[in-house]
Amino acid sequence: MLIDEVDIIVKGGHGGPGCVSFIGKHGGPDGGDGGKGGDVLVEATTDLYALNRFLAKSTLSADNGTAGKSNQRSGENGKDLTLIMPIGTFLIEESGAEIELNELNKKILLAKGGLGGRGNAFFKSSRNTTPKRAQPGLSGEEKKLSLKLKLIADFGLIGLPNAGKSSLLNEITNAEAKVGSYPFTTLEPNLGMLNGKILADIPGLIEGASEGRGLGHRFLKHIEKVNLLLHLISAESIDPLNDYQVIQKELKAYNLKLLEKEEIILLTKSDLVEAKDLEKKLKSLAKTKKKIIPVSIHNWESLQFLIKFLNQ
Ligand SMILES: Nc1nc2c(ncn2[C@@H]2O[C@H](COP(=O)(O)OP(=O)(O)O)[C@@H](O)[C@H]2O)c(=O)[nH]1
Ligand SMILES: [Mg+2]
Repeated sequence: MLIDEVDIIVKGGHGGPGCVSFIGKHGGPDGGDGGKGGDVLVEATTDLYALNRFLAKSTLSADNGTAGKSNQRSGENGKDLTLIMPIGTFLIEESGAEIELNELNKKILLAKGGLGGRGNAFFKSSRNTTPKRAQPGLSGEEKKLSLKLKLIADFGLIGLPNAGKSSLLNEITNAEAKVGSYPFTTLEPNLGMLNGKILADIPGLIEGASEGRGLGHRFLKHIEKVNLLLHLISAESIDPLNDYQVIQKELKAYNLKLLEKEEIILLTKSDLVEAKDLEKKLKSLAKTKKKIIPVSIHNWESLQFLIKFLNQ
């Protein structure tokens, strides 16, 4: 199951305590400082399921700094903890402050580790040559965060069940979405990367999706964040124009703005029909006035053409 909402607590590591130590029996203080606690950071991934693991473990702490040592040696800094969350995750603090994860390969600080305490060597002065005190180190920052996933993608694959959305995603990106010859193989959206752009497979749109039928209504909200819709229609369909209109109607019923989105049509599984039949279907779809590209996952040239188009 795709978890798209979960609450967590993040804690920076505690700073290590400073050390109280003296050189020999009557010598001066030589206790070192404690190490700094580790920070908690977050980094985005295209794995949409990355929030699932926070159900099992919802309190996440970076390592503590270790204690200072004699001979003015500092304690070690605690290791940072980097949390991995899906791109499109919103992190909402109790104060209402929000962070949106919208960039890959960038770490964002969530909770700072505490500073290490000073060792007694630090407190030596002309008035006090043998200080017996050291600081305990500070606690790390602690935050309660509500995580909410909103799918963001450059391209959204839409179309009736079985149109070939998951197959195409798998073929032209690194994704490994489930594929099957029956409707609703894909119960959850999947993401893939194509030359740095994100493609989303948005499953389950059917007639009535906007009213809550099928699975589509859960994902319609996600389409709002997509830049270009790729509307897949199977070349095997008896009436491709009708297939197109069924989905258009749902988009419209959900939100008129979705119809203003840029959209192209992919006539899929072109390998399964005769050239003449393909021509006929292209013609009937011409009424939509959209750009139409015939594709087949078994025809590398057609995929290359599509990839080139998407790269522009
Ligand atoms: N021959 C052929 N079969 C395809 C092609 N694309 C998808 N399929 C098949 O069509 C079925 C449905 O594909 P799937 O990707 O699961 O459709 P989705 O429901 O839109 O995600 C699967 O059996 C696929 O193997 C294609 O280009 N050519
Ligand atoms: Mg699918």
